[in-house]
Amino acid sequence: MNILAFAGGVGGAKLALGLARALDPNRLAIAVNTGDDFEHLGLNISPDLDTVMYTLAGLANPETGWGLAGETWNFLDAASRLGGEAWFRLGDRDLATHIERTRRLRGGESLSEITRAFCAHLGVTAEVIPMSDDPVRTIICADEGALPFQEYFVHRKCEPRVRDFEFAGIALARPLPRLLERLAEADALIYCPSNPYVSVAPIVGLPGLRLLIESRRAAGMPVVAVSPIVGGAALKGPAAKMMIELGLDSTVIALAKHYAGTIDGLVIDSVDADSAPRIESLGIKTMATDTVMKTDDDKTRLARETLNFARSLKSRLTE
Ligand code: FO1
Repeated sequence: MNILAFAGGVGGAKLALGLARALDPNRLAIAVNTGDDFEHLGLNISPDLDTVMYTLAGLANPETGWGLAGETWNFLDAASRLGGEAWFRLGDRDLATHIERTRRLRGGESLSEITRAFCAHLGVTAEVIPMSDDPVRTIICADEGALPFQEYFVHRKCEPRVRDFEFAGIALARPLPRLLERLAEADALIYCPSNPYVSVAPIVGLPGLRLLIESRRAAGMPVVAVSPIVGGAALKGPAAKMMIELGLDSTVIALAKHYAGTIDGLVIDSVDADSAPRIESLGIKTMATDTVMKTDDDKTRLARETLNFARSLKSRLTE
């Protein structure tokens, strides 16, 4: 099967690794959210792209899921001694990625060309695609006002109360042409267990993309989401907190309502299996399994089960 996956940060990267282990590398493309990107200390930082790239390269920090394994923090310590900003933790090794990305961007290379080159150097064989080469910046509309994503997420530790989201620049952002090519070839589209509001939504919200996905669905390509919500809590990050602040329940049923009409299948955790009938009444098929990915084998098993589920939906859609 040719698979296109949409991914945000740590949770998305875990399933992406499982998919990379389960599939022939040229059959897998991962389109990554760039709404979390920002400019910091004069550098272009693409956190989700780096998380996916480091994870697929086997280089990710196992404790945080972001950044590099075996990291040291001399730069950050020295910067804070000088009164510099240290809230966004840039490790010494990770810094090389941001400096080299920034240098290449200033030299005229696109984010997608740079990502392709970095992945080749790091031995990543699946295709990692930034969702767009045009800048999109996620803004959290909080009770206290608008906050750039990393200001909300890292600096303010997701404490401000969320009301809404904006994706600055999205109206002018073109989906990456390779993303469209991979979508045209895909046998299934998989939404990784990433935050539906700030990881999947900016990708799907790129101009024209929703319509293209719908036309592929009409031609029999299933869209399968893997739930980041397990037993009423988010596996990582603020998804559950956001749902509550938006006046929703932090449940897989609320997640299914969010995706209703746009997905064909939802992979839910076994602890949520009793929600399956209500999700199916929304026209979404379900598969319940253990979705908590602790080991690499968990990631591969979940990826295989998700692929089998997608395959069963594809044959149903094309019957
Ligand atoms: N996340 C944090 O919670 N704290 C950090 O200091 C932090 C630094 C960081 C540096 C490089 C990088 O690629 C990612 C980093 N992240 C950090 C993760 C990142 O901000 C989030 O995981 C994503 O933007 C959300 O998907």
